[in-house]
Amino acid sequence: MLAVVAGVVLAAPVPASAHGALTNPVSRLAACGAEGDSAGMAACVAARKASRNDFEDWDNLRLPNVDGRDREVVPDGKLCSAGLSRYQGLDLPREDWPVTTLTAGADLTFAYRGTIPHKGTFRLFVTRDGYDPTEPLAWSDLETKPFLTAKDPTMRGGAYRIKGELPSDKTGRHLIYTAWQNSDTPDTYYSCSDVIFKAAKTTKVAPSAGESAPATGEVTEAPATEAAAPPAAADPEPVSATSALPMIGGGAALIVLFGAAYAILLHRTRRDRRG
Ligand SMILES: [Cu+2]
Repeated sequence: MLAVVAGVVLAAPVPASAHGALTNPVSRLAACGAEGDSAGMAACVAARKASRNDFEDWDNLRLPNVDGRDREVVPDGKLCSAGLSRYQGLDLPREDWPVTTLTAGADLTFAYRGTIPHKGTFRLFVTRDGYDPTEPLAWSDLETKPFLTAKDPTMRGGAYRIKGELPSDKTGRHLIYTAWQNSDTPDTYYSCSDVIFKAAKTTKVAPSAGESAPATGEVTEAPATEAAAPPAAADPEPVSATSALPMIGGGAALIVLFGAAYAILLHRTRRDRRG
């Protein structure tokens, strides 16, 4: 009996047990999956129904042995499912997919949630001008070269963080297609993320914008609001407010002390929260 079980296990190509999906900007599968924020949206309901799948396995959209031949192996019109019938609802051409608004040309820390870590290379493609979400997605709809490539990025807070620059020449509705080709398994994972590029404001977005991008599938505006706080709190030494204080004896010293203690505390809390 034991031998039979062992034989079966050996005969099957040993699959990696789990995996991941792009969560910032959120992918269709991460948004519509069991742990996604948008599972109740009409597009997600339709996608699960068409796939006959509750997307409990939102982190498992992968093909073995593609080896970089994505365009040969994944059929046109089925890019978002990678041709897998249990995900075919992700290919539905519709314009009401959960969508993330991004600033063209801005720096962004992409997040790819990894439920079990793997080694590998991420390649992120963007759609060409004139992309229409109501048409089936074909390879010819994507720019030939990835706008971002990352090998073995750092995992932090349960997600790979990939710092990059968004394409600067895109406006309006687009799709970001991510392929994660593992080097420690035979698998390549695929994700479709629906985005809207808005034009950059007059000045360039600060480089640290997006640093505190959410780890889970959260549909967000361009993450500029949260980015202002962490750098100041991270370094308790040169608290700029104290240098502006006139030296008025013991009282000022106390204020400086409390300020430094508070900054350190704040730093700790943030780190804990990030895990
Ligand atoms: Cu895996």
